[in-house]
Amino acid sequence: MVEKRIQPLARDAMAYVLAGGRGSRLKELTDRRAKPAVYFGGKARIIDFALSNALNSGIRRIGVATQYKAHSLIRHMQRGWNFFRPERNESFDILPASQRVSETQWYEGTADAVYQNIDIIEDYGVEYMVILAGDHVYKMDYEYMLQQHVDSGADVTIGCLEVPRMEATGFGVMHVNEKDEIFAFIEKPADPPGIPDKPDFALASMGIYVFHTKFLLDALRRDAADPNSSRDFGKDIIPYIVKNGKAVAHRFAKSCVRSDFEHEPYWRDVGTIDAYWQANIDLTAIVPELDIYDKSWPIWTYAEITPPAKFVHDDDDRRGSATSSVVSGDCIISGASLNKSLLFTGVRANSFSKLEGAVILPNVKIGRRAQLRNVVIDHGVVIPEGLVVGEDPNLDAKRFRRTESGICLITQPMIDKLDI
Ligand code: ADQ
Ligand code: ADP
Repeated sequence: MVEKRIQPLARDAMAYVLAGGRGSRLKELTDRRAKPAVYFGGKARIIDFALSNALNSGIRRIGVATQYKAHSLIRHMQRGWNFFRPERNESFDILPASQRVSETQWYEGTADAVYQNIDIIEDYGVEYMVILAGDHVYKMDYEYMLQQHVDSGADVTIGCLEVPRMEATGFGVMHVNEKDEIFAFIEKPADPPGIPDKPDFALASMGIYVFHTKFLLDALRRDAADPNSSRDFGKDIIPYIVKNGKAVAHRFAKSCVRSDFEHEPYWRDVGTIDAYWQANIDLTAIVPELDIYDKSWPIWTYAEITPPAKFVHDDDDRRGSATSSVVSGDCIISGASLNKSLLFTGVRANSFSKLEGAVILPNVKIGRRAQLRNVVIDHGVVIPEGLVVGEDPNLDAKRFRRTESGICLITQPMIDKLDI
């Protein structure tokens, strides 16, 4: 007789995605949309990675807490993530801050963003809660983390990875014993402690947590009664459990979904303009570290049905061409030349324009003879004819948001202010 297969734990879990933060280091890119709604990789938005990971891991109940400038994010999810069916025990809830529990209009911190929806969570009656951040780019099978959580008998299991010590100031940093039990946790330390046998690295929290639902809800209620709490996982809930309960680290390397090529586990915060530009441009490499073509772990998104990309050349074959570039549907490259660039849907690049290291968000129009090097161009921007970016650092810094490493973010209000 065939032994009955045990149901994956993911089927008894809810993924709760925290997607309310602004991501202020992305500057004008998050002026009008939350960081999870920022476009990534030619077709997707950043939140699609966490949502696809949940779906591909077998999780069929998803809640997304939104807050800051959520319109674009909510519209994206309504269009692209509306295929869940209650009659199959599936659900997809968009949970804007809405005064469900308290009179305060907003979620105070990340823990409050869960606490305020306790009644919804209880209604689903799931055994496990997987708390995720909606603003990271990575591929991970949460089933492994759930299994470790159950096997170790932890109160909370925290996803973690090793980062260079001096980069760990923006993370929760932990110390673990040989069984990966966490005995110290410091949120965003100014001088991060290193890993004992690897002092140049620190063990950083990915901001993703697995709990038994009952334990989590009890912890949230206790925290809500504490007048000194800032209602945050990293600042309040996790340090309390590390001190008073059992917190265990889950190594990302054990559950990351690797591409066919043997790369290091891939995880990016893309929280700065430099990191955002780099991670997008990396996709133009011959063998990118992030495999977005992997059919076994698809990144689901909302995508318009578009006509194919088209390349038109004029009189000489070099123009109307793209090398080492990623070009999405409905792009028309008409007598323009592209190298090491990534174009989202609906971009028009006109004659004699030249793009090098360009990340171009949807529906941008690039005028004739424009030359753009090392840029990120926001949705719908109209680049005037002959604009040159990437040649004169001082001029670029006056006109656009130029980073120290020379990447220029260009938005429409910046273009409107130009006197050319
Ligand atoms: P931070 O990166 O600072 O630290 P935080 O600002 O707490 O993250 O945001 C975490 C997630 O919650 C983000 O996806 C954000 O969009 C969302 N969010 C923030 N405020 C919210 C609110 N009021 N309502 C709803 N959603 C909200 C955390 C941990 C660290 C860990 C890093 C890893 O505290 O310990 O190292 O994540 O990036
Ligand atoms: P997306 O993130 O989908 O590309 P847009 O860039 O078009 O969306 O807009 C981001 C958000 O800003 C959306 O919520 C949109 O409704 C809003 N928005 C767009 N244009 C304006 C404007 N001129 N003034 C104020 N809000 C705007």
